[in-house]
Amino acid sequence: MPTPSMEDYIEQIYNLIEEKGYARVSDIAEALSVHPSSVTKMVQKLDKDEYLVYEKYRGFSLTAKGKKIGKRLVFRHDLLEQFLKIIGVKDENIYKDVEGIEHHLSWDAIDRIGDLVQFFEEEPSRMEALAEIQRQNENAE
Ligand SMILES: [Mn+2]
Repeated sequence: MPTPSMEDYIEQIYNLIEEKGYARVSDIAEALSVHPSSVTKMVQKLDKDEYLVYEKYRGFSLTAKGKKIGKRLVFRHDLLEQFLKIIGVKDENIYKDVEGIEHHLSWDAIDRIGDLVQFFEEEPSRMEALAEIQRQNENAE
C-alpha cells in the first residue's frame, strides 16, 4: 500500500474537525486505514510545515493555512464525486475512484470539471442525452 499523502491527511483531519470538533491520532488512523504510528509521523511533518498544531494527548487543530487547503481538498473531493455520479459511474465505485484520482489532477483540470458539472446541472436534458448514449452503448455490447 502506498503511504497516503499529506493531502489525504489534511483532508481527513479537516473532515473530522468539521464532524466532531477535533481529530485524534486514532480517528485519523481509522479514517485512512493506517497504523497510528504512521499518523504520528505524518502529523509531526504537517506540524513542522505549519498545517496544524500538534498537541500531544489532546489532538490537533488546523492552522489558517491548513484550514484553507483542507477546505479546497474537501471541495475537490466532493466535486469529483459529483462529476463521476453525473457521468453515470456506479455508486459503489465512486468513493474509491475519487480517492484514486484526486491527487493527480491539476487545479486547472478541477476547474474545467467544475464547468462540466455546471453544464450538465444547468440543463437536465443534457444529462438525459448522455444517459441515452449510455443506453445505446450498453445495448451494443
Ligand atoms: Mn478524498
